[in-house]
Amino acid sequence: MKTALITGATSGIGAACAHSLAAQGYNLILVARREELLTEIGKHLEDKYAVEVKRIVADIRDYENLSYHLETLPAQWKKVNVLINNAGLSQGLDPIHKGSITDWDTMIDTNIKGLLYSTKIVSNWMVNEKSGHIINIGSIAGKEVYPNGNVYCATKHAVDALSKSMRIDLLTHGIKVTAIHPGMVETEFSKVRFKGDEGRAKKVYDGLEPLIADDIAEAIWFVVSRPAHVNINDMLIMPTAQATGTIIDRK
Ligand code: NDP
Ligand code: 8X3
Repeated sequence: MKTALITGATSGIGAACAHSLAAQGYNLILVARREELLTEIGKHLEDKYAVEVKRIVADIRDYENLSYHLETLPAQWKKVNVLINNAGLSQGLDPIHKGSITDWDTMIDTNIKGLLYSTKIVSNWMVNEKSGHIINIGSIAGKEVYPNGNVYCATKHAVDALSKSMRIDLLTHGIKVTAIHPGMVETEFSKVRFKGDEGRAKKVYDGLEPLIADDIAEAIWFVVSRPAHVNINDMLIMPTAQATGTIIDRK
């Protein structure tokens, strides 16, 4: 049986990937901060798909804690076939001179440093096994910038750069690296960006049909299920009504 580790599995894209991989028979290691949701999702997947699920309540910004939880897993759980570096967020949408230092730190610590922490731990396991597949969730914001996106865009450009670097560094270890870059996906993302302001979050998706988390999970399953000699390096997935970060056909 194969194993996947997914960071940020309590909502949105991460939760959708947990469902799609469990449906394919993968045992799962799920990481996120909200314990209740993690417990609920894990139980649901175990009951529905007869897979095993390890829940790890951790903040990926805390390397010591994350490392403790992962390194103390039983040896069979360290044979991770697929790592989905998905946990991430945006905070605020302000011009650079008005940006909040706290928001910047949160985005940089989660989207860049957190992704590096989980990769450091799990890529070592994969190197020992001489195989594995790392999937990093970037963004259209990692391919271009948009007004007031400044630091969020910078973190996702970093994910793009790190994905290319990982592919080079891990090439001779039999490890695939894929970057998935979604456009607008209706998840908790905008609610988190606007700090719980549901009205402002809803407005982001007004007048267009955004992607849903399952659209991304389906693409990720396509990537994961390619034959051993095929790797999809990079995938940019947009709603049909979104041409760029900001050029959107709203009806
Ligand atoms: P959601 O807000 O729905 O999900 C984010 C997930 O990340 C949650 O499970 C959350 O869990 C987890 N998370 C956030 N911070 C931490 C942390 N410090 N430690 C552990 N887990 C954390 O958003 P999405 O599903 O949309 O986002 C997933 C990824 O997709 C992100 O990297 C985002 O940047 C990217 N993305 C999203 C797009 C969109 O339009 N929605 C478009 C392009 C990329 P918990 O709060 O329980 O810790
Ligand atoms: C999330 C989507 O619209 O902020 O990465 O670029 S967007």
